[in-house]
Amino acid sequence: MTHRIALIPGDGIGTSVLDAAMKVAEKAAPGLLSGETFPWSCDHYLKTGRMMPEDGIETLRGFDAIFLGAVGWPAKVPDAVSLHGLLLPIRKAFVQYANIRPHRLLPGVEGPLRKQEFDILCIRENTEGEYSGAGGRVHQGTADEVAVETAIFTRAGVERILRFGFEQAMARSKRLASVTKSNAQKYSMVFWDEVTRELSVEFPEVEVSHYHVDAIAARMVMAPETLDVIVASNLFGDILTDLGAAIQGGLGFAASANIDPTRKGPSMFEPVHGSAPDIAHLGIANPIAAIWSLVMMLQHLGEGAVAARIMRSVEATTARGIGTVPGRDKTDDITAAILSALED
Ligand code: GGG
Repeated sequence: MTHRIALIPGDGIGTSVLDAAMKVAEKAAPGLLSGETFPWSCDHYLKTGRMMPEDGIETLRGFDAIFLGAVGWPAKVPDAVSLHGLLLPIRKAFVQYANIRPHRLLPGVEGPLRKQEFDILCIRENTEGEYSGAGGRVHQGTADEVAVETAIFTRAGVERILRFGFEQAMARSKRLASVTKSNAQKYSMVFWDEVTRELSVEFPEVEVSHYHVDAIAARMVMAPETLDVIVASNLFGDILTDLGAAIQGGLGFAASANIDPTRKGPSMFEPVHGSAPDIAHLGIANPIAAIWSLVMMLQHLGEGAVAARIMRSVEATTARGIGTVPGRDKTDDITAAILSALED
């Protein structure tokens, strides 16, 4: 069976890492994925005034999955315009409310914690919270200017992401870290804590720890081995997963899946990293984050055996020291090594 994939390379290094991942997919299972590329990006915005066409969401609806490279090129288009014009509307339109981001050291990667072993699964709420886009500005450009940004937490939204977190914890070590800042944010985060406690009754086997975001950030550095599944709001999850990427050796290793667990529409897979305009033409972007995201996409599509084979090839490559140091190896060389490992 062929799976139809919407490819959105986006900006900067998005193109090269997506190309690399699709080469790996084709080698591992010829014809399994059929990709159609959409040139939606900051350049598209400069040409048309939109990051994607008006019917972009309808176009994507017919695909089995979306594979995205990176979004943003601040010298061309303000970041808030590019993010709210492409990535965030896709997540919201297809109710991809669970953003799953694994953090562990690949073989051969040292990381700043010097080989401290850990295996963290971060679940980030992906459709509301601090990134709801609700707010406004008045008296712009004057001394009386006011900017308001409202974080929206709905019971439905909080409950479903926490339930997803509990389910993931059940499938792993039965430990869940729920992240808030409920000492300072006395409405939304206290609400999050309450819903966590309510749901924990349904999952008596799961040991729940409540962390403030600052405390868990410190723990991720000092004692990451004590953490397993982490569930956090959109903003906190966004920040903690860059920290997770850092402790796993860099953003070049950080993969992500934006999932609609109900499978009503396509889910989206993307490396955590951005478009990195500063290195976009140097050919040194690490494709591993995109290839790991491909692995997550194949797992989601029910192609677990192909996914596992690709992941083994990635691990065999990093075990040989290839692609393990940020900026040292060429994208093409890392990709060639993974392609060759697929033959073993
Ligand atoms: N690879 C995805 C990408 O371009 N991410 C850039 C970014 O800033 N994303 C913000 C977010 O994930 O909410």
